[in-house]
Amino acid sequence: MQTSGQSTTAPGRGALANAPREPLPQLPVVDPVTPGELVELYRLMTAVRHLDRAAISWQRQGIIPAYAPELGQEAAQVGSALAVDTRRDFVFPTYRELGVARACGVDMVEYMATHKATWHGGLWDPAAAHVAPIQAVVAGSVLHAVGWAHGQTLEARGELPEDGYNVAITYLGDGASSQGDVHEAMNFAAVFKAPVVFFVQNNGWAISVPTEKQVAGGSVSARGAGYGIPALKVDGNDPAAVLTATRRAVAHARAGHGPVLVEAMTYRRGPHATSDDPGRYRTLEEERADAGADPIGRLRERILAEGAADTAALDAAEAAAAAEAEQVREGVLALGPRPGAEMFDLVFQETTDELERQKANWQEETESRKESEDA
Ligand SMILES: Cc1ncc(C[n+]2csc(CCOP(=O)(O)OP(=O)(O)O)c2C)c(N)n1
Ligand SMILES: [Mg+2]
Repeated sequence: MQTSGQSTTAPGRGALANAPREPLPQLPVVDPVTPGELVELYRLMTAVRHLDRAAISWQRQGIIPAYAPELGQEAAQVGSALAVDTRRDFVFPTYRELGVARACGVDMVEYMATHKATWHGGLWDPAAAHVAPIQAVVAGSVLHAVGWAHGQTLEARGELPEDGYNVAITYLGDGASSQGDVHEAMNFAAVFKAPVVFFVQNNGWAISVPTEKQVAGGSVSARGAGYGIPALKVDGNDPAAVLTATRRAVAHARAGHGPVLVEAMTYRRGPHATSDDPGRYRTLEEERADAGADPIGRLRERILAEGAADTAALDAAEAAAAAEAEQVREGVLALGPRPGAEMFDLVFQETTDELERQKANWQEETESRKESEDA
């Protein structure tokens, strides 16, 4: 029996099963990293190393309650951050992006305010810095970044601006790549060609779980193909390679071709956070074998071999980094508490009766507590 006058043998949409897949677009080629940029990468990575190490000491000294170190990820963070232009692009970090924030010019005392529990997400102005607040929700800012990027195309009403789109870069870990939000974000970004770079730092671990036990398909970058997103897998311990890969990704998104996925293969050399003991799930031998050569040592050797700078200049960068960490320590020590009422005042643009009631309760309780403490 025939229905609607259609042939019973025509395959209809079934024919699509044999349709050739569209090839992934090629990414633009960018200029090689210059000797001056290598030295800038070194200067920033050294500053980050000193601050990162210092932050662990501050936690042990009781100055800050908690910190998530990024030891070993300096090349991935600084290299990728230098590829974006924070005058127009927007950076969406996780909780482990000290290096990204430092390279983007965020004030480090304001950054540390979140680790001192003074203020959620840091004290800097995200709208002015074009660096979103840090937060501890795994994959938490990936959808935000796609939303921001989609906003750029909506604002342009489908017409590519003369100087291209402003681009969002969102940071996520290998573990975060298993979150449902990331799949939604990638699919949406690809469908709507949102100018966003998904920058994955594959540091080998999601707390105590190795990447092999939580990422199917061999790698995070392999997933790009499923969404039609071009993907680059790069040595995340080589800052010049990271900078080049991220620049190519940003150029692609800027030109209106949609999202790119960059997977930087690196290693979390330290604990997950100051409360973690990696000795419970990996041995020192494994750490040494998987970490490879220190990214800063590798860069130093390259700079000296290529004559981009001499030992004295690199030593001066070290000294400046040590002085900076000391200065930030003083700033963190001086950070006082914020007025408590802010937690009610900044929830909504227009307050609600319920919030006002909670605020009044809170004020009454804190005042009566103060009175009884003073008595
Ligand atoms: C939504 C959510 N789920 C779980 C956690 C607990 N948690 C904190 S960090 C983390 C692992 C994240 O690993 P990865 O994405 O690889 O980032 P890394 O910590 O290695 O930088 C988990 C599961 C969380 N903070 N948020
Ligand atoms: Mg990880």
